[in-house]
Amino acid sequence: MASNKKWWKNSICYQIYPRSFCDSNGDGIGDIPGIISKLHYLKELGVDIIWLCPVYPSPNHDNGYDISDYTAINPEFGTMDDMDKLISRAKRLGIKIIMDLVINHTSDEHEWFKRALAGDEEYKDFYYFRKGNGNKKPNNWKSFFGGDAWQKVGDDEYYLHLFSEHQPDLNWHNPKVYEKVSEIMRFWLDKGIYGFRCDVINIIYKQSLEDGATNNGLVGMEHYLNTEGCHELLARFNKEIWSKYKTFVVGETVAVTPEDMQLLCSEHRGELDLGFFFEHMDVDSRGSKWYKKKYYPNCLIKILDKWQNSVDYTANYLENHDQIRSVNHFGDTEKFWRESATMLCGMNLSLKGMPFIYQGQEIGMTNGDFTSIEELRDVESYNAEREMAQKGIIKCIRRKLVLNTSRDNARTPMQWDNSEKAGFTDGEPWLKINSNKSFINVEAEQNDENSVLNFYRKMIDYRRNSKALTEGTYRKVAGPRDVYIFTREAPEERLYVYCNMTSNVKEVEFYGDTIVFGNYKKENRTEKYLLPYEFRIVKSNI
Ligand code: TEU
Ligand code: CA
Repeated sequence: MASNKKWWKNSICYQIYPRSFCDSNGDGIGDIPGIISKLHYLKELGVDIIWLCPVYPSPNHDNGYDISDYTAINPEFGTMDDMDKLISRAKRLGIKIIMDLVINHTSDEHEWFKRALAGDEEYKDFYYFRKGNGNKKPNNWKSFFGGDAWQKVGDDEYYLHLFSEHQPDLNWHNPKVYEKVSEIMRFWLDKGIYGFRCDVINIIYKQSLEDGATNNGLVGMEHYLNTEGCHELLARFNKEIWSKYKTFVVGETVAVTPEDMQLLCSEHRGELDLGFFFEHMDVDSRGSKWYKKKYYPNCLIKILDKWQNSVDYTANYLENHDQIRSVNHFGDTEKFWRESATMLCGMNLSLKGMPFIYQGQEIGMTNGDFTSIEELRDVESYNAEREMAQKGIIKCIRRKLVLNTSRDNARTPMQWDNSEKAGFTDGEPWLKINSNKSFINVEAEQNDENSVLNFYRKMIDYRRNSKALTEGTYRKVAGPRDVYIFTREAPEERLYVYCNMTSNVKEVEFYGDTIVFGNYKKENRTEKYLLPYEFRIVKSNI
């Protein structure tokens, strides 16, 4: 039972989006037996921890992030037996599973909410039911998914939903909510999982329900972002539950600054272990993620450097199930697909902190090749399109804006092989498979020594054996614009890491003595230049 402090520190975490990972029974939907069948693949890749996105029963208005039963398995994904098998098989391979914990809201089909809607006062107090003011909603807050954050249910009565109307927010002022959620956490920890990825955890506690100010398209954030009440809740979870088990808890912490993160993850306060920040994801967004501006690698470098310097240990990620693919975002999918995918791998695994890899990233998967909005499935995309239409944006522009940023870009089925359904399913996949499965797929890359996949394997292995990369200090080194150079240093190992974040050749001054790692072949490297998207690690004789 004892907590083994920081056992997770040198681990690599792999994120699985079950619906799109591997389908075992031909219904077109990835499932738990499918994941079990790929555990050896993950072991070979070098994964230590799996973050499993929601597998609980859900009406799927938001693909499992609307949970209707927290202690059961969605039949689409399998049975509780399958889940137990997954936990124990993974354990046997030395892989620990953490689960997604979505406790800002439940599904509107959760038993608690159904009772609340039926008028049961005890359960109404699990949520935020409020009277309106005549024709006005209880406050002016907006939903993350567009529109107002209040849904009308009866005579001038509303409930709060910071996400879709099918995701009513839980009332964390109610001690019964704390009790119920504690039971849920213990249920899974007792089953042998090793912690949680906590969905939008820093907005769960609403300090007040007053009208709020506008901030990046959202309204009211100052009343629920990183509130004192939230810090208190996290410290209590940690003290009463998480610390009693061997756990790793990473929070999805939206709209945070490095200062907020230090508070949420500081060791002496005992709240979260790590948190995901978003500043680098928004490097090219113009206020809202749907409206993009040009991406400047230099801006990305500045953001990453700031976080490296101001937070002890960061959760390093370049993509997830809510973001576009990193090679589309920060690389080049046309001319330098392999080079940019491997450079991004090298960078993400060389920074100080814990690396997260999102399924498919390790083979360089790209955004979906959707041609129309009708091919998408994500609720957020449809809401965004509706809002754009209301603003008068014409159809072909709406299509372009939505397809560029839709979360479904990262949710297309995993490309296992070159067959018609990419080895993902025998049936009709729930979301369109990218046609580049013909050359971007696990099977082909397994057999190619120079593939993105084999680069990931080698880089993971290199990192595992390097004290400098896992435990060393970080320091940025001056270099040309759009080239990220930094050192990682442990007592007997100093490494210089070079990342050319552009498709241009860059002249750089190389420090250190021996090139120990890189994404270009020896014979193609030069002494004075970094080639397009070149990545190198140079070791110094100290
Ligand atoms: O995401 C929260 C969140 O902030 C995202 O909705 C984000 O605003 C957008 O998707 C990307 O810019 C979490 C989950 O990761 C997401 O899948 C869920 O839809 C959401 O919470 C609600 O549970
Ligand atoms: Ca299935």
